[in-house]
Amino acid sequence: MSIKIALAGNPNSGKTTLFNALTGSNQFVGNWPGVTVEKKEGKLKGNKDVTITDLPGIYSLSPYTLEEVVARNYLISERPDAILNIVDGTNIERNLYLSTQLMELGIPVIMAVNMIDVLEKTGDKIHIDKLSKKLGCDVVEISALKGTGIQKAAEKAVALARKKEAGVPVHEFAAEVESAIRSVEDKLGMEVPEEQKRFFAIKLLEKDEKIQKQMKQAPDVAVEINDLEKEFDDDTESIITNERYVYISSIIDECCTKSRKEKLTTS
Ligand code: BGO
Repeated sequence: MSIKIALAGNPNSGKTTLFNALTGSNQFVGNWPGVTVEKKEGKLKGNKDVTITDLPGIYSLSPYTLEEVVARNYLISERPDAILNIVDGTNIERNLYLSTQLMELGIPVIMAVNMIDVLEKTGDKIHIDKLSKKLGCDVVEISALKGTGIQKAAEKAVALARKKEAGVPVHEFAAEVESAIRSVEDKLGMEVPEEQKRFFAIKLLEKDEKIQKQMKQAPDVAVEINDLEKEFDDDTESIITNERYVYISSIIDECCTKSRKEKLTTS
């Protein structure tokens, strides 16, 4: 059975290094349909039936850059069997912003925390087991540059893809936001598969026009938007961004420790 794995991550997270290490010379380069954004695909070394698609480097699944739109359209419409989310371990706070969104797509996600060789030098620690629990997905430490852990990451991604079981996001936003999401989810018809409902509901609450246009029958969610904006005295896009950062801060607090050396020099 052939398997599709999407490689997703921020620019400079080491995505190209990992893609090259996983696929070797087994690559095809083209453009994403209709745009001049480079599309790279390759076969996983030693696994002809596993195709890895290198998504453009992005910070978010918002509709503001061509790269973000290309990446999310691929994820929504092509539905890869798994997402291998590479994050730069030296910059984890910023990188997790995308990760929290990838987890909402209803596609199985495995996270590879990269640059572990750098972390070993600085003494900063990421507690992988805690991170895995907080995120509700498997996490593997890698150094794409040195090749450490990449085989394990690939094997886990393939196993996850074969299982076809997406994790359910374990985190909940503030109660009012969750209640608005549930209300919008209930308005989404058969057009949106169950596992994608959370992603679509959040995008509609964020007033994402591209998603509205892509839907055959986008529900009217003005009531949910108005209620939230009144409650939080802010626009819904900022409300949801804030909620993500609250979640990310709690992850950093629980899962990351800075080296003593650094603490002393920065205080
Ligand atoms: C340069 N460890 C270390 N130490 N570095 C890594 C690792 C790792 O595990 N993985 C990647 N890098 P990309 P995107 C560079 O190019 O794969 C490095 O954007 C340099 N170049 O080597 O390109 C990688 O595809 C000059 O670094 O990322 C690259 O996601 C001086 O991270 C950079 C120093 O990796 C980005 C680094 C001329």
